[in-house]
Amino acid sequence: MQHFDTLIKNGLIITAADRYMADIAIRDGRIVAMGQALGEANEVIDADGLWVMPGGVDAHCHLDQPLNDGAVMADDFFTGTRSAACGGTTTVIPFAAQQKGQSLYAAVEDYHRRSEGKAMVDYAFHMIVTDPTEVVLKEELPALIEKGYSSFKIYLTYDDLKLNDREVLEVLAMARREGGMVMIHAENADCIAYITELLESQGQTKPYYHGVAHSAIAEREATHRAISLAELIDVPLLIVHVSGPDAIEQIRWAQNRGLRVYGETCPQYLVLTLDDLDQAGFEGAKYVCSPPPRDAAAQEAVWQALESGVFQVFSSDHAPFRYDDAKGKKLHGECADFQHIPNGIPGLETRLSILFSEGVIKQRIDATRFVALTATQPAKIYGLYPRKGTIAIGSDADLTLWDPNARTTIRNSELHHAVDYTPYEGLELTGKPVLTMCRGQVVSRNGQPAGEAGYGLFLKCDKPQPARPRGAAKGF
Ligand code: DUC
Ligand code: ZN
Ligand code: ZN
Repeated sequence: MQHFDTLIKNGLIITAADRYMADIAIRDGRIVAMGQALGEANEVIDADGLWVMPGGVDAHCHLDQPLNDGAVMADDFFTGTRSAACGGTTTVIPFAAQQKGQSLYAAVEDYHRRSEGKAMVDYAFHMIVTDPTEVVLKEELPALIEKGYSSFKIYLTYDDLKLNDREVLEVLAMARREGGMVMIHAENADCIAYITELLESQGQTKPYYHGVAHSAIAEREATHRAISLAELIDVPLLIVHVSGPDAIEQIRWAQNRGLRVYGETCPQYLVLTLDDLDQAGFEGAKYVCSPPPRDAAAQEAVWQALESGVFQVFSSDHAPFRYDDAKGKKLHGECADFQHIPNGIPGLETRLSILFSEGVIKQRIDATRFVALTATQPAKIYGLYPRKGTIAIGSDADLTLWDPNARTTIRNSELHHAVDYTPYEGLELTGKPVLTMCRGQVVSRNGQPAGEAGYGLFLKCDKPQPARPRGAAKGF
């Protein structure tokens, strides 16, 4: 009779493709058998009545990322991954950000120092490229892509981050040559600056006006431009944190043309609206993120795009700033003009439960698509599949057991990040991750941490297949 470390029995297994009843046998952190009457184990977990899904892959979150303006992220690799584990996520991919003038090697080394010995779940790095010098494009990025840092983000907005179109073209051409996956923050910087100045001159400075300044048209224009630049170079591109129908239309248009354009959206675009920014005093700052949440019609468009496959990835975009903190949302005081409020909201721990409850339980998407969006497709798009993102023999035993009937209410006091609020306070949910396992070790039980800092491993990402260009080399 075979002997295993762990057996998970009687659960309903759900992958991106299938749902079926089977037991899962785990040895040395990997899945080694699936079926019935597999043998004995040191530990048997009874998953009767539970759904067994791949652990979540949160492919867009910010942890301990150095910033230029004096703001400090509340979560480091310990609190961030602890929170991820409690929410059912077993792999996170935050960003090693290059400061202008900095070598990318230095940015990656610095980020390793920040993460070393801290993570409770596994992690990989994307890079953020803000200074695409010749050395960066010809030496550093090709070498880093080869070494397992195969994806990076570029920006079309923010003064300290943005690239001009020429720089974007150079970066895209490098990605095509080297097989890297490019993510892009698509908002038109000049449109935002223009509206911001007008609003300021009229005294319209409250957090709500962040949403007005970051117009959906500015997002649409930048999305279309990014797609056109990628088409010119013939390289795949992933548009991150898409907020509504204007940008979705551009992505669908590109996909209908056969372009390898991928889309990501996030919980804030499903359950928040611009009204959340419109609160008494400075409270609206808790919801300031870019692009901003829009309106009910936009939420509906985002649901349709999740359902129909326009989006491949559902991430948190966890960008953790404390509210009542002079290094957080109140960096410039309690009455700061909207453009001085640090951008971003927390969501690592609530990402999966929100999509499970609002999507699967309310029957807007089915459970297999939930798995595809939250685990399998991010793992494929960023070169971690099939080690991560699925339940299969040979894959890491990264599993989340869900009680589909458990009812909870989101309360910040019960979350495990280091942020002093959640934008989802009071949201009632059905469905709860009751056990999270990373490489065969339980890292969370009943929403409480059960793992250790330093257990999480750094993962090298392969060059992703979805990053391959469509055609032969261009004639220029
Ligand atoms: N972009 C992100 O990706 N995250 C937080 C804020 C932003 O603008
Ligand atoms: Zn962004
Ligand atoms: Zn982000």
